[in-house]
Amino acid sequence: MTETPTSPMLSRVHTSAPDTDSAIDRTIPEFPAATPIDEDNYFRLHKPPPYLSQISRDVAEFINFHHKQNRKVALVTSGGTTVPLENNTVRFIDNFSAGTRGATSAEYFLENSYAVIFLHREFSLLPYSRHYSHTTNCFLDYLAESPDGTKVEVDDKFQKKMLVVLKKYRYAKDQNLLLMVPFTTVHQYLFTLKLIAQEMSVIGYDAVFFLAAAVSDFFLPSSRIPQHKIQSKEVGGKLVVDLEPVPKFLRRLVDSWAPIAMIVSFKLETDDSILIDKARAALKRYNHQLVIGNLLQTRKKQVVFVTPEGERWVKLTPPQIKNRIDIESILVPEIISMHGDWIQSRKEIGL
Ligand code: 9Z3
Repeated sequence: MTETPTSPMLSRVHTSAPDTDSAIDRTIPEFPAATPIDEDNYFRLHKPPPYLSQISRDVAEFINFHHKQNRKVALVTSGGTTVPLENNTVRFIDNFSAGTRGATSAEYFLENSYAVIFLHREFSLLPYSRHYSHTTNCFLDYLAESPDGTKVEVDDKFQKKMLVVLKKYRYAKDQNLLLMVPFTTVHQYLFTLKLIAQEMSVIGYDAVFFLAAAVSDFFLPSSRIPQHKIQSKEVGGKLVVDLEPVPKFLRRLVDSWAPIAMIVSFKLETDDSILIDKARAALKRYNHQLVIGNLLQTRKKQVVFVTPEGERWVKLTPPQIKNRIDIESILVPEIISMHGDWIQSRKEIGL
């Protein structure tokens, strides 16, 4: 009998199958509008995902392991959250994010001696395997038949690059540096983020939050999600979707779940005339350390760092674009340097 390899790099939980036990529960009160004080209602009025205790154990073990070795830990969030319209989910609202920013950034944190908790949309891009993913190419294109036609080999053209990626991947895996934690829905994302943030409080300012996931702004409260596929005759042939605003979780993260960690959030816009104002407003509203603004259209080539001191663009040069340099290879080391300053400043005030 062949044994299935077990790998700590693969998560033991799966998030794409909905929890069908929670049919419409009319006893759950309607979720109130998301004022700052009411944000915690979300966690009170919604049922946590059933697998959360498994994640809690994995995260606690991972953090303790790295805490003992004085290693800094980055929580990298990645990919888009979904908003299911049915419990047995046939339809859901999604967004464009492929998880490139998160998967790529995780690699650069690992390269700079951080351990990484990778909170990602299940089946979106992953660190290392992203280079050979179904979303970018067909992995079979990297393979060739051996000269005698009996084996599969990596095509000569790709040997050099694949060996580099393989070595980094193996190192991260062997040293237990990367913990994969999946989500699919915005609900799973919020519960898991809160849990991980609280577990990470053990390491205080040695934690950095890098929030690159594209999180839905609107959702359907569980009190209004039907159990089964919506039938067109039930809705008079017209589906009108009435969504509630997602609570502004970032405020809770900064104020209460991870008050001494360094927090970096991303602001996504499509209209360049409002990007910096919106990023600045987010920084003011949540009072954290850095907002990175990016436009959907140019996000792979340029981003803007917005801090209380001012704003600064990071742009790839034409040769860098030609040589396919990842913008994350520039922005992650900058964040790491800011994290060093952040730790110093916390120590100086005795935290
Ligand atoms: C981002 O802005 C990310 O950089 C992208 C990366 C999602 C654009 P890809 O995954 O794209 O590489 O294809 N993430 C944050 C988006 C977001 O939802 N931000 C919230 C907001 O804009 C604040 S947390 O209000």
